[in-house]
Amino acid sequence: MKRVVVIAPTFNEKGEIENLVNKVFDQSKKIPNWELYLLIVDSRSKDGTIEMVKKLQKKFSNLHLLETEKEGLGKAYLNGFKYCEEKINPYLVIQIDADGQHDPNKIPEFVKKIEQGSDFVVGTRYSQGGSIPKNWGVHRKILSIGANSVIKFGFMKLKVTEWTNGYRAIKFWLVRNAYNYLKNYSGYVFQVAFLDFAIKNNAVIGEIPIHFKERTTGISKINAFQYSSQTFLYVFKNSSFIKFVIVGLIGFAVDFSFAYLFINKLHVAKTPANMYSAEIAIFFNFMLNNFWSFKHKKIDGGFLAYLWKFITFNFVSSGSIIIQGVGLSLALKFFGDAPNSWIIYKILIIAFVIIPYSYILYNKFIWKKR
Ligand SMILES: Nc1nc2c(ncn2[C@@H]2O[C@H](COP(=O)(O)OP(=O)(O)OP(=O)(O)O)[C@@H](O)[C@H]2O)c(=O)[nH]1
Ligand SMILES: [Mg+2]
Repeated sequence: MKRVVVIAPTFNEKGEIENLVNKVFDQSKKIPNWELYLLIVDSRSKDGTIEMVKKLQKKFSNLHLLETEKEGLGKAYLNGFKYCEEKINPYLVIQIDADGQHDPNKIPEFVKKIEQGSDFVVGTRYSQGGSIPKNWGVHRKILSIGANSVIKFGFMKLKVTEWTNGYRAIKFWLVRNAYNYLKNYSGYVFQVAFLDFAIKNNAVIGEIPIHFKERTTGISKINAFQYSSQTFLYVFKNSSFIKFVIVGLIGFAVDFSFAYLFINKLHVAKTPANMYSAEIAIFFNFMLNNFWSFKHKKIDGGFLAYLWKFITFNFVSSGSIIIQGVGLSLALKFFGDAPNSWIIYKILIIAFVIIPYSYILYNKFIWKKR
């Protein structure tokens, strides 16, 4: 029988722990093809959580306890994964909060989704059928919805509706592969980093809607400032989309600088000078995108592979020039030619047409999913 370990990190969760343990083991009969374990990873709770778990261990032989230092949620999970590898050897792990906000009755649904072929299943609060507590204060709503939106648009993964919730099921092969990467993320941002890793490694991502309940006991451990700053930084450093936009801006600067150099310093005629500078910018963009923005999908193969992709890249870039020309003339015709209005039109065309056009085509034809 395949083994599934539910991992619940705890820091002072005495109020809910007994309930959690009972409810998790209640699920065992609903997933008869699986051998169910529960691992509590505690970071030196002082409220009696540990004593309660030890008491419950007498009743449940598959209840494990790992005591670790207080080094953040991500670190607690990593220690839990290592423990699973060494002591249990599971096929699947399920992450769950121990404060009663995640309903263990959902465990069979997670397992089913895995059985249907997903590698990484996220319990989502932000799709139909899911919810956040109605009585959450405005600041908490902004923090959660804001963080999820920044990540979703930052990574341009519009189909993924939830990045931060910690109720998840993950096949253990993915945990093994991700371990070294995740070592760098000891706080709550670990959850974002793990899903990002899974997507970049072509894991099949599934979602199931969940209701995130209000905490009724104990206190929140989340530090809003640390959490949001780490999340923004993570997205900024790891988003291909943001890097692609930055490369576009650099390309703009390269184009202008070389045009200036050729025309004003080297006295080349304006038309060929602009063609040379545009091609230099295209080459810069191609290289920067390959070795920076899309480095996890870097072009494979030798010179010929690069040459072919570079020719394709030139085609896509020529498409941008044509779109800009046609778009601008249409805008001038339909919305008028007020002084400097072309600047607004140009910015809008770049933001809403050129950026999506190039990003989609680059992903489809040049830096394809492996
Ligand atoms: N072992 C361990 N567990 C932690 C640590 N930080 C948080 N936890 C646990 O991780 C789970 C999620 O933490 P919460 O503070 O509830 O975070 P949250 O659910 O996003 O925030 P609230 O909605 O305010 O509760 C809870 O079971 C905590 O006890 C830690 O440093 N070590
Ligand atoms: Mg909580």
